[in-house]
Amino acid sequence: MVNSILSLAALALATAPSLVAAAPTPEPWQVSDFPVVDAWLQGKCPGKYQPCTQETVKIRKDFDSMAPEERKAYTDAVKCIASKPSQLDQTLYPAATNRYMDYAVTHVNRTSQVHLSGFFLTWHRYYLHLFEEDLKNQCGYTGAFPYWNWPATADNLHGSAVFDGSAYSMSGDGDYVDTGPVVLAPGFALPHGSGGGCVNSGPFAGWQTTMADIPITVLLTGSPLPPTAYDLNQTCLTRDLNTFVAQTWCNYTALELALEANDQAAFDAQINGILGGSALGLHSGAHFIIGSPGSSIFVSVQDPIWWPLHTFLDNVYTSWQTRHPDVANATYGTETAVNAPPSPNVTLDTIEPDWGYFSRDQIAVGELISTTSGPFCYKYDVSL
Ligand SMILES: [Cu+2]
Repeated sequence: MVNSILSLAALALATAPSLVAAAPTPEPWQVSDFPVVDAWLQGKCPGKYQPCTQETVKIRKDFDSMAPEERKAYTDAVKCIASKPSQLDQTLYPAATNRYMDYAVTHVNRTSQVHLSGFFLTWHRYYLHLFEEDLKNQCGYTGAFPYWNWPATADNLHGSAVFDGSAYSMSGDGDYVDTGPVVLAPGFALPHGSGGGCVNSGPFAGWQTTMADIPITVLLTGSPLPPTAYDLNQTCLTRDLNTFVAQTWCNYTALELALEANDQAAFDAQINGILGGSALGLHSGAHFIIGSPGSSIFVSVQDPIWWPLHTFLDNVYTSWQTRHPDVANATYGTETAVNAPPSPNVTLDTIEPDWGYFSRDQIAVGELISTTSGPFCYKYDVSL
């Protein structure tokens, strides 16, 4: 029956060549996603970007849902990036020991502009994209760019595919070292997690980090980086998985509160928490699930879990945009972290700080608003 319908269709096509000619130019996704973003892009930079279509769109996946060999292909590619030489000036950046650490150094260099500022979500979205492109161009990786689903793993960090420590994980916890509570502010301390020492399991066993932490006060006071920021401080990658943090700040209720935020200011507060308060936000919480150096706003990129952590944040952002299409292109914040020193509000026209040598293109914030227009062409397997 199906065959005969197909043959009839083939016959119809064969006898109506004009229909064949009119056939499928795929509909660009962006037309249906955020028309307001597309209209802005058309006015700002007509023809700059290829349309994103159903044929070209890439799907980012939950790490947990990927087959073991798919997960290993991803971690192999990350290790491949770390096997490539640094392209940075070694006299200025001794900590840049390889191409992976170039990403970490670049992030430190931009930290005071692209966190707790109006650039945060879009700058990181493009930074993720650059790394994903690098995995492909440098290391031939064509699989999905995975995310770590925080609430789905909160009750079982050590048993999750992400952290179970197997060859198909993102490596597990650090060895147990009791370093006491994690003091974040006077009167606000987190209980110590279940690790604290070197990561000795999974693909990143033996992974070396090269930068010491930088106090967050540098960011909050608008101070320059300490002159020692890029000194070489080679040590093992450490983790301190923290179930208390995961269950308290990265649960489904916290996620839903963020997704239901009515505007960018409220969304920002749910993501980052209230600084100086006694609670973490969803995103800051995720960093403190991992422990140092993953908990550092400056040097966290050194832990490879940083990328799946941030693709999930990007999924939260994307899902929030989808739930609130009328304000999907809103911006919130200034050009400096916590507006120190004071700076103008970021708008759609504001040019993003660059991404070091990975991209020195002049890109406006408005070009990075939709994952299916501008330079992007991806979606998430699940909208939250
Ligand atoms: Cu960051």
